[in-house]
Amino acid sequence: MQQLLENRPRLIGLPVLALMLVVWLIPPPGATHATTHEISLDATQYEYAPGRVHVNQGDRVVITLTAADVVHGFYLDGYGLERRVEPGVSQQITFTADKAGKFRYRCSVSCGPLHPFMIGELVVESNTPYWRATGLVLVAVGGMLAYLWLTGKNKSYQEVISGK
Ligand SMILES: [Cu+2]
Repeated sequence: MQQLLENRPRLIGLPVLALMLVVWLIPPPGATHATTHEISLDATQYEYAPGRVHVNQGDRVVITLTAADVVHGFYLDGYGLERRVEPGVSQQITFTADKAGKFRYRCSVSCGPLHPFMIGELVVESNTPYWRATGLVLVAVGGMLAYLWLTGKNKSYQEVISGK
């Protein structure tokens, strides 16, 4: 029992150290390397150019939407953004890509017979290197805690058995 009490500073100290490591690895809000993507999106019957846009999660996205032929629209799934664009008058859409995944953008103005097929895709890549690093730390902490718990348990068992 006495040995277990002597081990207590070590048992508490290591998880605290591990937690400090986790806190150190997590960047404070606003310190992420978010960039601004300026994208020119041209809408024509019946497609968007580009048809696919890649950004990283947390990035600021500025879309300059233009229509070359007739009135088109832009509706972004998941983000609920909608804009109408008339030929010759560009529209600017600014948002933060805070949700990771694939989101379709589609024309929201009936622009002709093939209007329903006027679809593009926004790909928001999740910040996987960061999450992978966090996951590794969590696994390491979990392993450390399991090890400490097992060794602590064994020692107390030995103490109980030997009667020390
Ligand atoms: Cu359309």
